Amino acid sequence: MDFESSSDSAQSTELDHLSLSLIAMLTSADPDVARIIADEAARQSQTLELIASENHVSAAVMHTMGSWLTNKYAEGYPGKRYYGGCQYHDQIENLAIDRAKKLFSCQFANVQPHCGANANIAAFMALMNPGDTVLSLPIKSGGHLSHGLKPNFSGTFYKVVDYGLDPVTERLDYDEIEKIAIASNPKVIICGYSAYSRAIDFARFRAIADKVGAYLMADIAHIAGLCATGVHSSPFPHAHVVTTTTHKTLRGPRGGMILCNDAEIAVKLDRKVFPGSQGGPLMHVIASKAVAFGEALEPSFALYCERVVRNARELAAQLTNRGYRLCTGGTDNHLMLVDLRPRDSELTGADAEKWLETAGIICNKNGIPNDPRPPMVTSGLRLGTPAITTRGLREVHMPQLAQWLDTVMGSKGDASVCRTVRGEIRTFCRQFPLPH
Ligand code: DSN
Repeated sequence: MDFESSSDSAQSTELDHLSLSLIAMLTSADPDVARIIADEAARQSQTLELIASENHVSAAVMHTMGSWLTNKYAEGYPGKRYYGGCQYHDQIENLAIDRAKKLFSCQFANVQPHCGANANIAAFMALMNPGDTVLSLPIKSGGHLSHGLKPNFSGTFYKVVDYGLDPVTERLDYDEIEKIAIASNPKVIICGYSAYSRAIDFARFRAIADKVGAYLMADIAHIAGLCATGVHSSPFPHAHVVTTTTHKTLRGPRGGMILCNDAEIAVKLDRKVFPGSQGGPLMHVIASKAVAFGEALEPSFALYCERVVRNARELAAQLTNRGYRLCTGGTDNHLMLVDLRPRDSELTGADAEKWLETAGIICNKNGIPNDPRPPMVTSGLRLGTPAITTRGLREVHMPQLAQWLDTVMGSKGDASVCRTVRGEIRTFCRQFPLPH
């Protein structure tokens, strides 16, 4: 897909003042990188982002990552560093920790994990010994690779037992999970998913964990913003440990975080992040996390999260009206898993993803429960509303969005149809600039 290219595209993309200055500065310092960054800004500006795990950060969150804090080593924790010159790094990390605790109403936060998978590595190391059993939803049913996929650290060093979804409702079957927990005696039970569109009953999970003497670990990476604002119920006080990314519905910089309420577990978590699994923290990213948490504490962020869910519900209804089947029948959160087969039995997720990208809609193919097709093909699409809601799309825009999706998929990616839709989306996007 071609976009208005290089510096022209940056100028026409309504970027904030600092981004334009950055591109101007880079154009003389490193024109190759400047051109690619400007093109990516144009791509984001001229397309609609429906990848459920992505978002558009504020200019404040973005530019904090480009600050002087990137120059510093700060191994250790506030007040206990292995390097001199860390006074402001202590202040910034403490600020991020305090805001995280306030946001999630918990007592301990570690803001150093570089990503969600790193947060999960540290949590596994804190709660289990290698060879212990973890009970989780496999990736093919909507779980995450760091919850036990064989080639991942989790599947390599731990014994993984799966729970599944109810084959009819495609929802979590808590009675079945309890039976599997009793039979497998896990040390850790994981809840929290990458492609599950329904609310999670954290209290029920904790009751199961208590019954078998397991720790409950909630990976709320996808729904963190919704949990922080009460749009989804909180994992606290139920989960022993909560892991998350900071860049999905929470709308912060790319990164991870671990939360808990237990002082003994918190000490172990800190040790397993550093020195257990990471070296120097990314202090420029931690500063940006602090900015994002500050934004998330504002009342406007709760309204944003409500709108994310309202948009998802309306998009799901509009797609259902057009003959698509939504796994579980719909959504309670920011995402939906669309089974393409009832609309067209030959349509694959891979083809739909490719055609939609040509037309200016970005999303990802996704296996549906018991998908007969392989993971690189799939019978489904995962669609999410966090990024388009940030840009300002509301429920009233969902019929048009569903119509574009259906027009492109219904045409089987016809080049002329994709070109027409792409032009319409490009015009439409001008009303909804990236945050600036
Ligand atoms: N890769 C992320 C997602 O898209 O859901 C999870 O880490």
